[in-house]
Amino acid sequence: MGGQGTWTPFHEDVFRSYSWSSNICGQKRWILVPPGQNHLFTDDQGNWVHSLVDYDQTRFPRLFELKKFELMQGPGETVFVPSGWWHQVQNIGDTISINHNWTNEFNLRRMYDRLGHDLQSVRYALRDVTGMDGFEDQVQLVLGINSGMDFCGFFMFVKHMAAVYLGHCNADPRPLPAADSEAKGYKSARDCVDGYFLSPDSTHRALNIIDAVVEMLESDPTTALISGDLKDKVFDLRKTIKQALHKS
Ligand SMILES: O=C(O)CCC(=O)C(=O)O
Ligand SMILES: [Fe+2]
Repeated sequence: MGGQGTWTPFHEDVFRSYSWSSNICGQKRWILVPPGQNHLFTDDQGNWVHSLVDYDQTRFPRLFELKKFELMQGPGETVFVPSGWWHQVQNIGDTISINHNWTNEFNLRRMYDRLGHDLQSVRYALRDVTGMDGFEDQVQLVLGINSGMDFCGFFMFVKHMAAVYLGHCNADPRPLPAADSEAKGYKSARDCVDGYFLSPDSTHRALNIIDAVVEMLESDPTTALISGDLKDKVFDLRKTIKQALHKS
């Protein structure tokens, strides 16, 4: 809910998730910026611009080069925000909207890159105490607080995502009631497990994508530096995914 004139500053959604936003009443003016242009809206201290319509040109001298889209969203209209697209939103009139964020295998790599970027910022901020005992664990602690997720949290997230697809690999396809499956347009019960449209091919593809990200986590030097058994857990997950891929 937002009153006339209120606005949401320029940002990228949490964990580089996707979002949709449906307007119940009022209008919203959206400015959407495709990825790959961070250098244009980041100042020399690493801070990004707060507003694209009112900013200090000396801090952001190249902001005018930004490629962006502007649109008006009316009542009953839904806007989809792709992963990694920065945006700023202004309410025109009193506004009520409902939105939802989500991730899947297709933006997992983006999410991991974002975590890596945040990690570097935390390391930089704590650079004066780099040599202290337990430095890497402190970095993880601050990362978790700042970004809402540390490396162990990211691993748990990936493991959960993998478990969904591993479950689909192992599931016996249960037939839906005929009328229901016809209405939903599924070709066969094998295509539909727990209501998701998932062919064996798409499960396979998802697990391959997830495995590629888990491989990055495995070879990331940070994974070995953190205390605890993250490295072993990552190794075990890769083994499980590989076994499932070979079987299916
Ligand atoms: O409606 C707003 O003010 C912000 C919406 C937004 O940022 C989003 O849906 O990702
Ligand atoms: Fe957003």
